Amino acid sequence: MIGRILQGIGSFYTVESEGVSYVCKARGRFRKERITPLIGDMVEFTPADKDDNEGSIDVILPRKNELLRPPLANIDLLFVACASASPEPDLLLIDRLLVRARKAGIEAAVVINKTDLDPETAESIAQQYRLSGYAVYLVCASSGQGIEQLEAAAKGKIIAFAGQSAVGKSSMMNALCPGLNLETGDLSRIERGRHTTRKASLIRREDGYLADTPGFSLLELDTFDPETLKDCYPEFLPYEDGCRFLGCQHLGEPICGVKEAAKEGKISPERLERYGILHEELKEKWGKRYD
Ligand SMILES: Nc1nc2c(ncn2[C@@H]2O[C@H](COP(=O)(O)OP(=O)(O)OP(=O)(O)O)[C@@H](O)[C@H]2O)c(=O)[nH]1
Ligand SMILES: [Mg+2]
Ligand SMILES: [Zn+2]
Repeated sequence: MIGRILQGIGSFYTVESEGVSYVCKARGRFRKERITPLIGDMVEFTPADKDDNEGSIDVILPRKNELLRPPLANIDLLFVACASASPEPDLLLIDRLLVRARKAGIEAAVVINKTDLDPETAESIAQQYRLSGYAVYLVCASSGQGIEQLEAAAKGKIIAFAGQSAVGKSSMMNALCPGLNLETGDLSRIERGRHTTRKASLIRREDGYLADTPGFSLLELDTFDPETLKDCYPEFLPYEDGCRFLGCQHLGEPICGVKEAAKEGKISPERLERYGILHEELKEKWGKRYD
């Protein structure tokens, strides 16, 4: 049979096929081959039989894409989420997630939740990412404001939320899916630094799937050639014609179309500055890759 992995606990997975859920164990050979089934994977499986033989996942079908943090496969749209306040927005983390999505070939959009708390900050973050060419959604999960637009973007797709703990990922999913009732964090728990959602899971809804994932606050980029980082910034491309040097990194080079565009406010100077931080970080890791 063919189905989709919705959840995993240890080496047991919930596989859904035509609306029915089956519990299956990943075959031992996956471990040997260092393949980890991911939430969202399409698989060939054998359901448990009457003689109590447990169900098994036999083959993982080719993935359209995969993310390892959060661990998900075959995502159509990743909502990179932050809050206008509480927790304080970490835009470097947003940029890292956007870079990762780009490297993984996953379409991403930026979602700013808790617009009730600090509407001005929400708008200024939105402006940065609009200038970067991303779709941006301003949401207040508690009042339901902006949920309709999210809903429209999610229609018919497998979507996932990623972002810091307590930005309201589960709350937004609950708003998107009335009756879902995912656990959301209470403030005292969040203040103690606890995550509310502990495991990623995929939830079927009438039109597509939603993935809830645990939040995180630290995320390193995988090691890759820093010279390719610029290609993960869609807003740079139109201005690269104005760079004097072929392969300009838009850092310290003289005559740089991208830096000029930032000066003129055509792209976000803040994001260009953070690009420099990520570039530096990658350069260090890349230099040590053979150590
Ligand atoms: N003021 C305000 N609070 C909100 C909003 N959305 C969610 N919250 C609150 O923020 C807290 C965290 O929400 P969650 O949905 O649990 O956050 P999460 O991103 O799923 O957190 P993790 O599962 O730990 O990653 C809860 O107390 C929510 O009630 C909002 O739009 N405005
Ligand atoms: Mg959650
Ligand atoms: Zn340049």
